[in-house]
Amino acid sequence: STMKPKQCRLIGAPVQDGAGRLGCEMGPSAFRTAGIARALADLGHSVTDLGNVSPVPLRPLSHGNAALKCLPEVAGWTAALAGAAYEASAGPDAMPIFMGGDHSLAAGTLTGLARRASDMGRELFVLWLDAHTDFHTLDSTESGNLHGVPMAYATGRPGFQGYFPPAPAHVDPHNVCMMGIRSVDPAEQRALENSGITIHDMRKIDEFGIAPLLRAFLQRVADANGLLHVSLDVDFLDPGIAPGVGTTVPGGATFREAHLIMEMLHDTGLVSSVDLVELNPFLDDRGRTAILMVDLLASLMGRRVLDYPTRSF
Ligand code: Z70
Ligand code: MN
Ligand code: MN
Ligand code: MN
Repeated sequence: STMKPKQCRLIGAPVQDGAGRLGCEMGPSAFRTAGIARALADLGHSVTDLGNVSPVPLRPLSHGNAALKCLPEVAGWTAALAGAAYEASAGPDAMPIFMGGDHSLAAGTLTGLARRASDMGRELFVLWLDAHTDFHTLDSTESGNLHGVPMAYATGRPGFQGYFPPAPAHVDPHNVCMMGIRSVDPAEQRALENSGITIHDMRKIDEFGIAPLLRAFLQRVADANGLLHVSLDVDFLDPGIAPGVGTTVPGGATFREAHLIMEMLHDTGLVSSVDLVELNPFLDDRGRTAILMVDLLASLMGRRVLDYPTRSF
């Protein structure tokens, strides 16, 4: 790899209460079994496994939306993960890697990382790779599955006060780019329209291709000297290559598109933290989804086909 060696900090976040079904709790174990630490060490990075985060104790919460599931639990995880993300992102070469766990964990990681960026006088940018936008508020979600809300919480949409912990900092929606989107609920669509978030849905990716869309966003991050967080939901990938997820949506990213994104991200050197979310090992096929996610992370961290000098993005 041509990347400067990073201090990779592996943090397990075995939260499953935000997904509609059980199994994401096993995600951190599956990433470890798939060899995540070894893959990073083989690329020349220093690797520390910080173990799993524990949620802060529950406090009873009741909300007018009767559909909400496990609100106290997810609030407890959010508080714990915001703190863990803030601490694990300290230092110039820090590269925290959050092993989920369902996508509700991003409520904590995004806001903790936003606080870190603010301390450093830098802006946090987010590349959100997902079939879904996860932009529901506590009031608008109909499924009640709280993995559908982290982007709304992190960008400061109203209605979380008194239920989720006060966010240590928010993410500017203008600094968010979503790719792979192909399942959006009507309430999310209305809220996204004037949000400032850049959305490259699958239609746009098919029409223009991954590379130019990603390149334009990365240029903005580089121009702002920003920090870049990558939140990778398994369901970004096509279910044919990544069956180990509770919410399969047809028409996902191909093996080649996903690897290209990771290789372009590597070449920029801009990425400072990663979420790997929604892996459900109970639904996987002999570990292939866990292994693919580790391979994608390895590409992001410098694994390449041919060791040419770094290409420009
Ligand atoms: C839907 C909901 C979702 C992830 C599924 C789906 C949300 N919009 N998020 N998988 N990661 O139930 O709110
Ligand atoms: Mn998601
Ligand atoms: Mn998703
Ligand atoms: Mn702005």
